[in-house]
This record gives sequence, structure tokens and C-alpha cells, in this order.
Amino acid sequence: MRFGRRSWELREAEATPEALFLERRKLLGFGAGALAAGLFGRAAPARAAEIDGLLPAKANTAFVGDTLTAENAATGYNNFYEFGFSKGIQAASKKLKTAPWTITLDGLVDTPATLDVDDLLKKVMLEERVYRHRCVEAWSMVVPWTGFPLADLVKLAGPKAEAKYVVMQSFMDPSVAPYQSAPQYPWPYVEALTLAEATNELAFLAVGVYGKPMPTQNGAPIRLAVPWKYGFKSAKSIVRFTFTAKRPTTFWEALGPDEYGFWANVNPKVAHPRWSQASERRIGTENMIPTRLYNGYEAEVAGLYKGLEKERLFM
Ligand SMILES: Nc1nc2c(c(=O)[nH]1)N[C@H]1C(S)=C(S)[C@@H](COP(=O)(O)O)O[C@H]1N2
Ligand SMILES: [Mo]
Repeated sequence: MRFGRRSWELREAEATPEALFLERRKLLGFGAGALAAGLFGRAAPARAAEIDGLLPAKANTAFVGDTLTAENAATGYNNFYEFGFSKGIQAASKKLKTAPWTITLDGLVDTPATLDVDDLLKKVMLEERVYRHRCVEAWSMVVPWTGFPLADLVKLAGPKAEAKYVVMQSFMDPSVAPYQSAPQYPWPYVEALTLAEATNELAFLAVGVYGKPMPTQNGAPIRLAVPWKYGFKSAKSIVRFTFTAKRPTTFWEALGPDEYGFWANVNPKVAHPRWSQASERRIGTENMIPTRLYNGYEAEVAGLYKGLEKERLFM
């Protein structure tokens, strides 16, 4: 798929190659220590899997400009309700066995399939993108995801003309995720995008972060990253992509339809019923910073919402 001139390309074109190179070294922490750690990580893979041979992936220099969040902050402060309602779920999440892992493509598609993530990784090109992430709870981070465009997976599935939505379902296994036994929650975690959103160039399926395979607490082995929407749209540990004609009820929408909608686009001017969305706390820092419309990705995504002004686009 081709797009017109993108805002990030403008930024790139303005920089000299040297400046870009130095900027990326700074952003990604590619000092000698980080390089050594990366090499060591490759020499001693955590487990034999396709992903280990593919990292680190080539950085997409189109996505630069923000100071990265410290890795230990981004991988140590998580929302993953299957494992607990606090931010400290990383130890509990290690119970999730993420290899082998199969993904099912079904619903209104020409090519329904169940394939192993390792096989999927052979069909796509991995790249690294630095994205902002804005949680509806008013904290944020900037992380380097490794992954591939969701559009590539949509293409593999081959949606039929009637398909309007792609529904993403997270794993379901109460024996490893005890909070999935909480009966008042509509498990499994389900999120969805319109096909237009899913094929927007920004919609990304991430299999790694900080140049390493995705840690379980961040949604291993594969999770969504849609940076213009509140974080809850980015479902973790996905097992199924179902293409539908009808908009599904998503997990948070089912729990609190007055607080969490289907669209959930970031907007500093539309307060959550219980708090302001005007600013956000960058995790790993002391900084409170202003929140931006579409989390700063307006140029890329505003066009998706033309003609939908009557919808509740910002919650
Ligand atoms: N399956 C699943 N996916 C999920 C969640 C969850 O609880 N379960 N939390 C969401 C929320 S609210 C946010 S902010 C992000 C957090 O991602 P992170 O822990 O990698 O920062 O994951 C999203 N995806
Ligand atoms: Mo969130």
C-alpha cells in the first residue's frame, strides 16, 4: 500500500544524515554498553525461536523524535489484567508459555488459517519503530517496538468485501492467568479496529521491544500497537484475528460503556468521566507533559474519521 507524503518523512528530509545517525544513536542508547548487551543477548538466546534470529531488526528511521522511556520503566510498569490489577504483574506473567504459539485468522476472509507465530514471522519483514503510547489512565511512554504492519496480516487473511472490522482476541487460560477466573470480567480480552484503521500504516503488530523478544508482561509473543489510541486498544498476547461485518463489544466497553468506547482516540480536550486527559505523566521521569490530539499522530490518522463526527470518537 502506498501513502502520500508523510509528516515523519518531512522531518527526516530536513535532517542531515549525520545528524540523523547521531540522533538515533542517542535515542536508542546505542553506546558501547548497549551494543555489547545486544550482542550478548543474541549469543545467548532465551529460547530457540524464529524471533531470536531476526533481532535486532532494522530501525525505520521515519519514526524518531522522542526520548525513549527507560527500558526498566516500560517493562516494569504494565497493565495486563489477566495477571492482576496492579502495575507489578511481570513475575505473574512469566507463567504464560509463549512458544509454541498459534494464531488463527478467521471470519469473513478468503484464507482462513491457523499458523504458528514462527511461521508468520517468515512471511513478514520486521522493523523497529519508536512510538508514543498513551494510557487512558494519563501515563505515557515512548518505546521502540519491533514488528510489522497489521496491514500485512490483513493481506494474508484476505478479507471479503463484507468484512468491516478486525477483532483481536487475547489468550484465555485461567490456569496461568488467575484473574481470568474473576467472573465479573468478560474474558477473554477483546479489542477491535475498523479495517480502515487496521490497514493504516501506523497500526503495528509488535513481537519485540528494545531490540529484544517481547517480554510476557508487555504482551508476548505478539501484541498490537496503535499509538493514536488509548493504550487499552493495543491488545496483548493475541491468539485470534476474526474479520466481521458487525462491530463487536470490546472488553472495556462491556465493563464501562460510559467510560471506555470503541474508538478511544486520544484527545486532551475530552475528559474521562473521572479525570482530565489534558496532560500525562511520562513513566520513568518526573515529567507531566501536555497530551496531544491523536497522541501527536493527527496527520497520519485524522482522515480515518471524516464523516464520523457524530460518533464518540474520543472515549
Ligand atoms: N490482553 C490484554 N491486553 C492489554 C491490557 C490487558 O489488561 N490485557 N491492557 C491494555 C492497557 S490498558 C494498556 S495501557 C497496555 C499496556 O501495555 P504495556 O504494559 O506494554 O505498557 O496494554 C493494553 N493491552
Ligand atoms: Mo491503559
